[in-house]
Amino acid sequence: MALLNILRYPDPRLHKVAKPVTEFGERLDKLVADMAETMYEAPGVGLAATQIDVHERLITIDITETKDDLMVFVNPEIVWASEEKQVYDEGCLSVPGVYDGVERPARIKVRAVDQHNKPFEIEADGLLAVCIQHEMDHLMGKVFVEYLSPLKRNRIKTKLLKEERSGRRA
Ligand code: K1U
Ligand code: ZN
Repeated sequence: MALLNILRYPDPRLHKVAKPVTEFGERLDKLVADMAETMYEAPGVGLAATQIDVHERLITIDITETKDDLMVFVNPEIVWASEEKQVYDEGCLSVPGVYDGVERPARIKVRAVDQHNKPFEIEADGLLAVCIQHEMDHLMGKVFVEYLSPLKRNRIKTKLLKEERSGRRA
C-alpha cells in the first residue's frame, strides 16, 4: 500500500469532472487500498479519487470511530434526495483547517457498485449522507467552499496560497 498526495485547494485539478470506472481488477484494488490508507492516515472520514488526481468515479468512506467499516462506492449515483435539508459544519482534506456550514438534503438514496462491480443501493442520513454528497461533489469538480460566499471563499483561497508559498501546512 502507499500514501497518496492529496491536492489542495485552489489546485485547478480539483475542478476536473471524473469519468466512470470501466475496468475492475488489480489496478482498482490497489487504488482502493491506497485511498483507504491515505484517508485513514490524514485523518479523514472520506476521500474522492479526484483529490488524489485520479479522475474516475471512485469514493472511499469510513465514518466509524473504530475505522473498521470501509465503504467503497464505484460509479455512485444519487437516485433520491429528501426535501428536508440539514446544515453540517463540513471539512475537507483538500481545504485543511477550514470548517463551515453547508446545507444539503438530509437523506439520500445512492446506487453504486463495489470494487468487484457488484451493484448495491443504500439509504443514508446524518454524517454519512453529508459525506457521500461532499465526495460526489468532488467527482463533479466541486469543492465545498463553492457553497460559501465569494468573500469567505476568497479569504480561504488567499490563506491557503500564502501557506503554500511559505511551505506551511495546516
Ligand atoms: O472529502 C474530504 O476531504 C474528506 C472530508 C469528508 C467530510 C467530513 C465532514 C463533513 C463533510 C465531508 C473529511 O474527512 S474532513 C476531516 C474530518 O471531518 C474528520 C477527521 C477525523 C475524524 C473525524 C472527522
Ligand atoms: Zn473534500
